[in-house]
Amino acid sequence: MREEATPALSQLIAELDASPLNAPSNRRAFLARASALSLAIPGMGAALVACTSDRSAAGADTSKATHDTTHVPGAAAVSDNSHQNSDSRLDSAMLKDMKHGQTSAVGGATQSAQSTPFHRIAPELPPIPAGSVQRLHWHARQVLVRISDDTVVAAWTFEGDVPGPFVHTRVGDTVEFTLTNDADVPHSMDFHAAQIDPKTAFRSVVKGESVTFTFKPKYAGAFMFHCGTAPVLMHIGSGMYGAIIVSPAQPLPPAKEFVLVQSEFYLAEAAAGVRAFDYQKMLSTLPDFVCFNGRPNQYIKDPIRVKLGDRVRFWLVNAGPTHPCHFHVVGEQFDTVYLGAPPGSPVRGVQTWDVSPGGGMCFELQCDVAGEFPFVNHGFGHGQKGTIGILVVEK
Ligand SMILES: [Cu+2]
Repeated sequence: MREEATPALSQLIAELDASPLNAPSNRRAFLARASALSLAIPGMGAALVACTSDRSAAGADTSKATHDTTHVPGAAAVSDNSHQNSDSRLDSAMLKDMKHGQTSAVGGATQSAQSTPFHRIAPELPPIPAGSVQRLHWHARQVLVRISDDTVVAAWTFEGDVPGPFVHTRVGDTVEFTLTNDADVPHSMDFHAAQIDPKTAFRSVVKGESVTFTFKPKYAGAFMFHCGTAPVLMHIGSGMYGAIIVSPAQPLPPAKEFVLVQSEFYLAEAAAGVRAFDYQKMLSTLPDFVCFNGRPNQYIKDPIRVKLGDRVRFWLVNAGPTHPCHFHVVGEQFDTVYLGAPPGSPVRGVQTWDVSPGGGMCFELQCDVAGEFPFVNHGFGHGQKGTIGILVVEK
């Protein structure tokens, strides 16, 4: 993409469609086969130990691994032959389980993949619900998610989508949160907006169990939430993340507010039309896609639209799991980036600012020029993998 020119949408789409994002490699094909056959290959099983809850005897039975997931169309649980991680609670738990499973899931019925529709993730910041207490009861679920026209992933999710629902609250309000685990694998919830004992609140729960905790956000900002069950790389990498936006008690200036969650996808080859998440690829840190809001380039094909004169506020969370987001709007400048909790520590006249994995920031710009403005991860090796969108400023 040539940055100095405002790109025609059709040209950009054609360029991206022609990119070799999906080109298979021999290694990937091998990994996919190895994943499917992991339990049948002597010596491979130990390397592919996964984080199922308690089926420790499943080691030699690949058909069981498949049949166990018939209640989740198309999405199979990872197999397991020795260890379970229900004791894992914290981000630091990733230090425990270095020999971990290969994939989030393996492919299921083609019909399920074909019948999984694409939907765009609406980027608009939802309003804060009425009242000072927000009660959320979410479920951890294994589902198929179509992230592009030709890619369906077998995801671990909060509430059945990647990313999970956007949460909007304000400083001093109360969030009462419950997570019920409907999945075969232990899961948990870690809100970066909370100050709370993680050993208790962020503990993992097995299928059929729930965990409840309450917190009052102390600082405004864009905060990540994610599953913190070990290895956290696998759980974030398989889709369990999202954004909680905490507005300050005193409202910020009126603006069109949008939420962007950057994340990476590390995928195995398709099996029956479904691509599992690939833990070894996550460790390699070479993603297949890098996205805003869980869909590569979704805001190129269906841009974000505002009016000339609007103020735009991006609440950007970088879910990672590994790479930074070098956020930039082509042809524009941020008049304000908040280094601290908004409205604190504003920096003026910013072209690009990095958001770390596990971090979030608030970016503002004044739309006083009409046109089509690409918003990008300016680390273009990752931008080109799907973190490009268009902000259309209409006259
Ligand atoms: Cu999880």
